[in-house]
Amino acid sequence: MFRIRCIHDAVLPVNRNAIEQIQQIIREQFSDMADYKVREIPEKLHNPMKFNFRSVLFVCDDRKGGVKGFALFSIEPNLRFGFLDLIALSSTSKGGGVGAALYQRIQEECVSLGLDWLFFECMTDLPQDSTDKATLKENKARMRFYERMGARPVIGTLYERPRKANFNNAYFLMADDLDSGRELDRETASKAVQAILRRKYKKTMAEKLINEVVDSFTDDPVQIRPSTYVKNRTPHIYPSVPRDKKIVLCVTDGHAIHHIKNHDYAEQPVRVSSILEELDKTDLFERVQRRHYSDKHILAVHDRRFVNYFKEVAMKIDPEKPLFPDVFPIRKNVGKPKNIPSHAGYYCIDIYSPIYRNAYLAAREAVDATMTAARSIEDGSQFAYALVRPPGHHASNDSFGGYCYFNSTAIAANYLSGYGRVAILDLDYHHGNGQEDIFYQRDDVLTISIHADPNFEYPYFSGYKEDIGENAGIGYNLNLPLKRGIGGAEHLKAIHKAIKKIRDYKPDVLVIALGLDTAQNDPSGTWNLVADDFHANGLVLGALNYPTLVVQEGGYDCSVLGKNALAFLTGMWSGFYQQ
Ligand code: Q9C
Ligand code: ZN
Repeated sequence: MFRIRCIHDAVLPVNRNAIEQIQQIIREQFSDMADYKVREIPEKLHNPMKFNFRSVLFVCDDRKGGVKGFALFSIEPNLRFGFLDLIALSSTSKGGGVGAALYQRIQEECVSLGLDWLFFECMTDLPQDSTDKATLKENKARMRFYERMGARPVIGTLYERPRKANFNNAYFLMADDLDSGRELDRETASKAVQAILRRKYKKTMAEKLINEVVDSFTDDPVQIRPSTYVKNRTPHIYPSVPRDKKIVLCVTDGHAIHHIKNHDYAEQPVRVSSILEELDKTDLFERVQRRHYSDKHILAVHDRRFVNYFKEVAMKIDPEKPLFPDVFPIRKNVGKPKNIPSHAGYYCIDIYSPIYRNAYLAAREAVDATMTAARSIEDGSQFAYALVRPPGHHASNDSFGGYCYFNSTAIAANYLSGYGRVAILDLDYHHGNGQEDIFYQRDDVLTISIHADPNFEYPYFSGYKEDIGENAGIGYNLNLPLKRGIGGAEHLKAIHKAIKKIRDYKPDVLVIALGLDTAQNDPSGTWNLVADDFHANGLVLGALNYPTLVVQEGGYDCSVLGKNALAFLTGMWSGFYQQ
């Protein structure tokens, strides 16, 4: 099995590793131009518009990081065509369908970007251009492959001629109409050819020669050679969102066991299903199975005694009778808690999070789902969304509260900080006191929270703008408390302040704690965000171009939760892919 993914940067370890293997494939297979190409790849990713084309690198790997092949692809946005610079397979991957999968992925990319044509070069399959029989046979096989994929050579021009004088081989210009059935008009073709030759052969082809080739496009429409090898090809059907551009979605499917049946308890199972129902109407998500992660990831963030207490006492309690902590010792001269229910208050900050078995099991599952989504970011996905409950952002190192038990956001952020700088942006209506506390003394995880001013809103004792971090963490915590009753415009202003801080920090990964209780009419908030505001927020955050993990936190008005979540996520997606 293999997968194809798009590499946008040379920063994540998984990407750096892939690029090294790609460079190795180039050295092995393109001895004549290896040095140039090896340097070209990271440079193009770093500065995609340098050559006036936008470059995209697709890699096919075995999911464990072993590269099977790659394709370097460029987009000419104004002339609306794509150019396939290079496609190559590792020596052990020939004939396994990798080439076809990569080529199809590029066709899908062209279609999803609204491009009209895909062009590339392919050695001619003409006997007079081949030095020997074996080469001719290879060239014919290659041409047969491309015909099968839907591309054919442009003929009746000088494209392949003058190049033979400079290089050992003659190359056809190949044209793929992406199964649109359109003809290649002369003007489109000559503009494209000019752009391609100017860029690709700037150093080796004189301007005069380039013009000669361009001028040789006299037929209108340009002639495209009929299929010679493949008859009755079935047109390809393109998905609207190619697989590797989808947002990875991991859901806690067992969350509904955690169900507090008090009618005024807002954190209900229907929150997740109402969001999921909305996401399922689109083609934007790739649902992945939740995997199990060991306790060590939780213990890297939460106090062992807290974790053990929660687990042990939860298991003792009747699932029908959740226990609401009611005595809080404020931790002055109190003895260590014995693992008994009446000591629950020791680890708890308020009366909103009962202890019981299913709360433990569901919170544990939320951690697994969030870690699964985080892993997909580590594996090179651009976006992943952990749709989980119970939420986590009020849980700190050794305390729980505010419907939260384990801080899934912080656990995933801490895990991701193992290979890069992480910024957490908490957008829940309530202050993200959990992450603040957990990372307060650290500079390798930036914590930012935009929330209702704690002078009037839960959690009251934290979230003030004076709280900027401690020791090494000074300057790495930012609180942006806002007034009661604000709307989308004021909220977006705060997001821009957060963005400035995030940009200065230069994170490798962004983690967003997505609370939707900022919405108009949310029972636990006072703000007035509507779907368009969530979309606008997503847009500016997606445009930051960081691999982004989104973790579901609060949000309690189920009549709009799904709409707002989807608005945020589509905004984020568009901000990245359509900027
Ligand atoms: N009258 C999250 O959004 N306040 N937690 C409840 C009930 C507690 C919110 C007020 C708010 C906790 C994750
Ligand atoms: Zn909240």
